[in-house]
Amino acid sequence: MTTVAQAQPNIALIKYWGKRDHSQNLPAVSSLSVTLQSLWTRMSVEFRDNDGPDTLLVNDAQAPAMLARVSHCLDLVAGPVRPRADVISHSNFPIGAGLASSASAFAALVIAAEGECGGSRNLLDLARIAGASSGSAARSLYGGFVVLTARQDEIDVQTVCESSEWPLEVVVAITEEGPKPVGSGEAMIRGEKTSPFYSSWIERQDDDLTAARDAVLARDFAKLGAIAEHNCLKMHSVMWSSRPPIVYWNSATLSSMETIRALQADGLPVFFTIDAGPQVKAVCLPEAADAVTVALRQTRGVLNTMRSSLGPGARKMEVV
Ligand code: 2P0
Repeated sequence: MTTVAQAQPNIALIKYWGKRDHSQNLPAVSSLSVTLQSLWTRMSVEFRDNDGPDTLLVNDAQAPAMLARVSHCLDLVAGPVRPRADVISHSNFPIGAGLASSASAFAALVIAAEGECGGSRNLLDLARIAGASSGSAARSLYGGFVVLTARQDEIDVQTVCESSEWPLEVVVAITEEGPKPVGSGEAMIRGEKTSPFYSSWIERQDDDLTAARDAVLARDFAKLGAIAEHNCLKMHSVMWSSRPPIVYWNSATLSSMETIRALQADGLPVFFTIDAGPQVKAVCLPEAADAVTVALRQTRGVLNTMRSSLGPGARKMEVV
């Protein structure tokens, strides 16, 4: 039997950066994200009878560097005394490049593994397991606008507004297609240990989250954009002020931000956010999405754009 699940990446508007507990991968801060529609990871899991190691294919290639994390996640779902698994992952967007591919991968993995072992956990328990493997993956279990609340020893996750209730669009400007130089887990640890801005980042996060959630509930685009851009630049300030510094941006990242500033000056409803990579995500109202796409495509250094509306959480697809 093989179980297949699909999940979409999510884009944080109020960012997760820093961990409260490394052994359990508990985030130090709460976050708010939007789950996408048209970018996806499909993950198939098959538990087999014979011995031998777990196997992992990512986009048709062996992925030894990811295998230990995948095996650990399978242990969390099915217990350490489980059958070995053959896992196959396909994504329709660049992976490891600041497009939240680990979020969609681990969200899809927990759903597929839970189906394959016949479990009946609820969504929040599965989100907690996904989050133990990749903090942002917990949010991809849910659709629309998602709040992840970081408590002392666990997380809570919930949808605060469905995608149909506020159908924003996201246009991603791809400025580089290779993998990032420093993984986000390692980069977070460096920020916690060395950035002089880390403590104020943590202190102010709840205020940013409250402002963003209120903006979502009020469908106040300008307010959401202002707090999201501020929160994004604060996170990157922690990265830049780490020692050694972590700078994920390139010149096309900055050019894309300038493009978005120019569109805002023309009155278009659009704002930017940037994650642990050089890509720029432009979040906009649907009527602005065509103009945003054209402007970003014409921006120097932008290789490509991808466009998505907001979508549902991870779900099981088929058992064959
Ligand atoms: C986020 N990022 O909120 C932030 C913004 C990147 C920048 O969550 O160490 O791969 O596996 O828990 O989930 C990327 O970090 O980190 C991330 P781990 P993850 O989306």
